[in-house]
Amino acid sequence: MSHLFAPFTLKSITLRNRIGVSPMCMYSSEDGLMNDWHLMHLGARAAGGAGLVITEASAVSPEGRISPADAGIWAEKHVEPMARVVRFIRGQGAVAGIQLAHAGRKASVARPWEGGAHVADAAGGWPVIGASAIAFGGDLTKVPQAMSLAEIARVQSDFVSAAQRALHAGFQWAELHAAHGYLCHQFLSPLSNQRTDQYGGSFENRIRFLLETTRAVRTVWPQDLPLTVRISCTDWMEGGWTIEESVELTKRLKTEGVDLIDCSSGGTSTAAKIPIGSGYQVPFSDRIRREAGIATATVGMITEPAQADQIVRHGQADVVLLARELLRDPNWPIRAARALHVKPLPTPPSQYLRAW
Ligand code: XEN
Repeated sequence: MSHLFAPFTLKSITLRNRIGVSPMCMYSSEDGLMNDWHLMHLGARAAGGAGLVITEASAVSPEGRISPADAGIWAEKHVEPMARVVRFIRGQGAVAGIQLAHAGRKASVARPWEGGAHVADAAGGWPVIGASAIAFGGDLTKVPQAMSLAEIARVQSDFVSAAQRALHAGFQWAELHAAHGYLCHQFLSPLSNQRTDQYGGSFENRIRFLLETTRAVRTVWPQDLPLTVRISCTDWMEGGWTIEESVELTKRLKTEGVDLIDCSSGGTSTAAKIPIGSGYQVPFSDRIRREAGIATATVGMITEPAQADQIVRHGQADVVLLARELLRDPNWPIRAARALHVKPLPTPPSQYLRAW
């Protein structure tokens, strides 16, 4: 019996299987608007059988975009183009999720295929903000403006407004992006947060920004819909954020009404030595799931159906998120069902039946 193809219910939402499209970045928007690329990219993976399709990082404010070409949800004009994509995803039997994001000091960068360095303000970039006035380093040389208390309140309110718009667009699953060295993570990690006020220093202070943001979003995101958070479980750095802190943070997030933790890692420093390999982040998901007693998703170098099935079977995660593997093959879930001899086989879209 396949565990990967067992339905998964979280709050009022049931995924048809445990396979999710991991939030990525497409760098294909103008002015934050989703377009035909997003319909094709996300739609193809919904048609390919994924149970959950999460959009790319969608910025809660213009200055929160990683690049000028990021998708965003900071204005009403973003809702209908997203709703178009959501309708198609849901029409294919998948659940549509959105990742709400603010890049902080890692904002205002060029697309990866254009070098990925900070874009100068005069060349279409913008000044960046962060927990503390510490540049990321490498090609990201801009020194962020350390956020004032008023700016903290403003960004938290941007997350709330973005969640309300996401609901209007028809999303049924929301993920707050608190990983990969972006703004929420910048508050969590002592390497990027050297504040001396109530948002820096102790563990309690460093988690305050994310806990408050989560609490505020939960007030507008319906109780019966999943609210999830992506975290970097470790910075992989001496003196950085740790897996022990991630477990403790998760317990607090659970109290704030978070339903699932999406377990990733890294992104705070280019100096991190990351032992990238097959399923290398699965142990974090396993530990958080067991020690904090919460549903988890795992991501990172998962490529084989049997591997994904085993992760769910062993209780190491509830949902397996795929990124690159689904870029290589949008029909990976349909193929995986066959490889795992799932009975009855999930049906591909009628238009494609003859191919299977
Ligand atoms: C440091 C690992 C970054 C993995 N990615 C995560 C993304 C976007 C692209 C890369 C995300 O969560 N939106």
